[in-house]
Amino acid sequence: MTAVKTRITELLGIKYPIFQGGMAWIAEHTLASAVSNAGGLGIIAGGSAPIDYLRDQIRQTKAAVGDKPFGVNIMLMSPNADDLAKLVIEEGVPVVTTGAGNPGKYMAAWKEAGIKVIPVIPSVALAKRMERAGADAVVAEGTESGGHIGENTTMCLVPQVVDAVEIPVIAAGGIADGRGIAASFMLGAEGVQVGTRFLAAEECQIHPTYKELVVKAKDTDSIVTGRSTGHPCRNVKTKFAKMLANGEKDGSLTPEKFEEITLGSLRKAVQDGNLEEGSFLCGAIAGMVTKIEPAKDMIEEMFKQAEELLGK
Ligand code: TUI
Repeated sequence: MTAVKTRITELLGIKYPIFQGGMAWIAEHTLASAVSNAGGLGIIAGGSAPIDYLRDQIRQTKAAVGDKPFGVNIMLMSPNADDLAKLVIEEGVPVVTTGAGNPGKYMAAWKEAGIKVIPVIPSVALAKRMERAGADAVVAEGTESGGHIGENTTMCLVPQVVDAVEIPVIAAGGIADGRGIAASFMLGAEGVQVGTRFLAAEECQIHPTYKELVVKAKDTDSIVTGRSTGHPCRNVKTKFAKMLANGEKDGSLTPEKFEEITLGSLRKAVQDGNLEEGSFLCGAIAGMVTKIEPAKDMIEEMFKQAEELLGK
């Protein structure tokens, strides 16, 4: 079967137009290399990890994928963003995605180094700005996504971004099967980014408790916390997440106290499976993720279904 060809498969030289989200603390070399080796674009999360750790992650991924492309996500709110922006150039990383901010100040150096730059954006205005700054494509991320989110939904955001820019658009937020991929293509996207489904990949090294929460989640089991701080994040609706959201709503939890309680909570979820103090980020589509399996099987199944629906 020939896979769907788009400007994204051509730009990056990949078989399937699918990115694995660069999820902070989660997306390390085993997951990224499994996705790239399966014909998608695996992405290592920069998060707020130390530079030496990330250099090692990049080298391990390179060794595992050979000449296949992979990416690094730079979370722009991270204190290490400047150093990581240099590291991706030094290490010859082929693709950079960015999140949680405007990567404008790094664009010229990345383009000069031949890096394909694909910012994640939550609005038309930012998509246009990124196009003007020289982005090769954008990921239009709807509020259905896990983690740090904007306000607009994937269904509304993607076609508006497609209309506003000439560069290719990758849809993200709420996509976990071939129907989501086919729907994204109908909205004008030329690729998809998937995060939550890959949490259940065999190669994803999160704590077993985290995987179990995602696999057992129902349609209504995600909740947004952090609205009071200006950094809303979608999580699995654990007791801890409900306590945070309720405290924000009734005013008993100040933004300062919120920041204090959630400091380190991503690490506590991913590494320790700590249900009392961990933030288990996940998208609103978690209810549809029910099986732990290799990333390759996920990708092949999703595209088989998408291609059948799209009638090629
Ligand atoms: O970045 C994400 N998702 C994330 S980052 C993350 S780690 C984190 N840790 C602590 C606090 C917050 C996050 C977990 N999940 N997705 C991409 C994304 N980017 N979503 C929204 C945005 C965004 C928001 C504002 C991109 C640009 C932007 O620009 C504002 C500006 O500077 O103009």
